Amino acid sequence: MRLSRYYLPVLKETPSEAQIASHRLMLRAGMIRQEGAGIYAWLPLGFRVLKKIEQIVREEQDRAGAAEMLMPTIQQADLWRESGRYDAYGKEMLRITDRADREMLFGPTNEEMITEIFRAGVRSYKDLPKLLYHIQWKFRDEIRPRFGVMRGREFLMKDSYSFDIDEEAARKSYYKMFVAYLRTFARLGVKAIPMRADTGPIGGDLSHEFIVLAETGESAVFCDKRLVEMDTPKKDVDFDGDLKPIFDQFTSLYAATDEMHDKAEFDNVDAKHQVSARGIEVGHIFFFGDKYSKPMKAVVAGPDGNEIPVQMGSYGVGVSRLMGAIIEAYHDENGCKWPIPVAPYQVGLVNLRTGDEASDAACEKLYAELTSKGVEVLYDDTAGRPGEKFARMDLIGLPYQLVIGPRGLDKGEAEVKNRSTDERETFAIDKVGSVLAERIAEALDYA
Ligand code: 5CA
Repeated sequence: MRLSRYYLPVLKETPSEAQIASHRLMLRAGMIRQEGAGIYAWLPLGFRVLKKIEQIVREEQDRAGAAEMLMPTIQQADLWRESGRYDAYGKEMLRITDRADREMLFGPTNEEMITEIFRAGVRSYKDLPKLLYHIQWKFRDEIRPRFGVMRGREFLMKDSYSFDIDEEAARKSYYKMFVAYLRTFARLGVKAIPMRADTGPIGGDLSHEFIVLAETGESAVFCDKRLVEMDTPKKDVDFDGDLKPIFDQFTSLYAATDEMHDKAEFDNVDAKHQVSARGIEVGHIFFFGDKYSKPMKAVVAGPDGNEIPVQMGSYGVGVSRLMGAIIEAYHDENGCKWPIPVAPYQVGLVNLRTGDEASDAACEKLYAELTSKGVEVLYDDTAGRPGEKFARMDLIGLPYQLVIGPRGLDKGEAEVKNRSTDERETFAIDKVGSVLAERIAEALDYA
C-alpha cells in the first residue's frame, strides 16, 4: 500500500480522554475513531490488526477441531425468555423493537441461540460431541465503557460452544479450548495465564479467565510466577488425545482472580514466587452443564433411548480487546511496536527524498520485490520531511523500517531499523529484500 493513497489520520496531540497507552496510541496512530461511547470505527490500519488477531484465533480454533459458523447480531427476546435470562440480564442488554413491535436485542453473547440451533439438528448421543464457534460483534451496554477497545460497548468476540453427552466428555471439550487458548495467546505474543474465575451471569462451576499481566489491567489477580515461564503446547499437540496432563500442569500452581482469591492458600505459595498484580482478561471459558440445555430442552436420546439434556460449555476470546492488550505489552513513548504476526504491515518503506529519480526508482523496485515475496509493505511515498516520516513510522510501529535515500544509494546501501529494538543495520540494496523476507517468514512460522 502506498501511503499517499492510504487513510492514516495520525494525531500530533495526545487525546485528553485517553488514560492508557493503548487507547492513546490507537487514536494517535489513526487506527480507530470513536463514534459514540464505547463504539469505534476501525480505520484501515487498525482493521488490518483486528483481522490478523481474528485469523490467529480462527486457526487455533480450527486446529482444536471446532467448526466455524456465523450467527446474527440481532436476536429475538423470546429465545432469551426460554432460558430465563431476558429479565435477568438487566440494563446491560440493548433492547430493540422492530416495526411489528416484536422485542429484539443486540446479542451480548450467544448461549441461547446456539442451543436453539443445536436442538434443531441433533437427536442422538451418537451425534456428539459438537464444538461450534463464531467471531461476531457483541453489544453490552456497559455502565462505564473505558480504555478504548478494552471495555467497549460494541466489541468483537470469538465465542465457542461445546455439547457433550456427560460431564466427563464435556471436560474433554473444556480441555481442548483451554489448550487452544494457551496457543492462541502465545501466537499473538502475549503471555496469558489461566486463572480460576467466577462464572457471573453465565453460570456453572468450572471456569478460567485468561489474564495478561499489565499495570493498566482492570482485574486484580494473584498467581505463582512460575506459570509465566511454562512452555506453550506445540502445534503437533493431539487434540483428540489426552489433554488433561496439560490442563493439570497449568492449573497446578496458584492463580486466581480477585473474586476467587483465597488468601490462606496464596500465603502457602513461596513468597519469592508470589505475584499480586493487575491484569487484562483476554479470554474466559466456562463449563455450565445443563444450565441452558435443560430449560431449553436441548436433549439427545441416550444409548437406552431416554432423553438426556446435553452438557455444555462456552468459551470466549475478546478479539478487539486483545488489540489493546497487545499494545499495552508492546510500545514505548514514541509509539507501537507490533509483533510480526499481528503487525498491520511488516515493513514500512521510507523514501527520504520523494521526487528524486534514483530514490523513487529504488523504492519502486524494493516495493515490487518485497510484495512479490509475500511481504506486506506500507510505502511512504509522500513528500514530507524525513523527521516527520520517521516519527510517523515509529508511531504506527511496523516491525521493520526500510529507509532509502540518496546518500545510502550512492554507496549501494539501504538502512533497516528494527522497531522492537530500535537497532539499525545496513544492507546492500540488492540483498535487503531477501533478508527481510526471510526474517519475516521465520517469525511467522510459529511452532
Ligand atoms: N458467553 C461467554 C463465553 S463465550 C462470555 O460472554 N464470556 S465473557 O463475558 O467473559 O466474554 C468473553 C470475552 O470477551 C472476555 O474474556 C473479554 O476478553 C471480552 N469482553 C467482554 N466484555 C467486553 C467489553 N465490554 N469490551 C471488550 N471486550 C470484552
